[in-house]
Amino acid sequence: MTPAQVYIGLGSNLGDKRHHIQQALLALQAISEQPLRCSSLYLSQPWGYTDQPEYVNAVCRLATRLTPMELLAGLQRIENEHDRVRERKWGPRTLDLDILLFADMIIKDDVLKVPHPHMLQRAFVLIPLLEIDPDLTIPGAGRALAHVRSHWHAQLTIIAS
Ligand code: ROI
Repeated sequence: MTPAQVYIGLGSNLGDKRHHIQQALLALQAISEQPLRCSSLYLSQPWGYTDQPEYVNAVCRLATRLTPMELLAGLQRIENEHDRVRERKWGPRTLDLDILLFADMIIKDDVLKVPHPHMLQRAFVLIPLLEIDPDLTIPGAGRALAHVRSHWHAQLTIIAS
């Protein structure tokens, strides 16, 4: 079995945001069977409740033979190790790790939906995703994503690459 290519969205808007993201990338590298492919770090305005701090966001691609549920458990362990604080849904958090895409799978489980349900509406997901894989297609979404790039790009600032 070859490992599945999985795209993970990372976000932080509490504490030392860049540090949380960088530490999470190291932890993801440790569970990946191939070198991670990482986007730049982006500063983005909060989506959802707007009365919360700006986010640092990134996307990475890892390779794993874990099942989606096993990987989800691994991501939750990493979040917890980073003293995850999450006050409310769509509110501020120290570290958020989302499975965006898992190979070409479509998963509609109560605890895990893949592709991530809101990813097509979120510049902070799409722009870093396109940075690391410009030709990506999203299962179920039909067409390539390159057409959204110019539309979204103005909303984000690169802070580290
Ligand atoms: N907004 C931005 N900009 N970045 C995020 O990572 C993020 N994560 C979330 C919500 C609260 C929806 N808004 C976000 O979970």
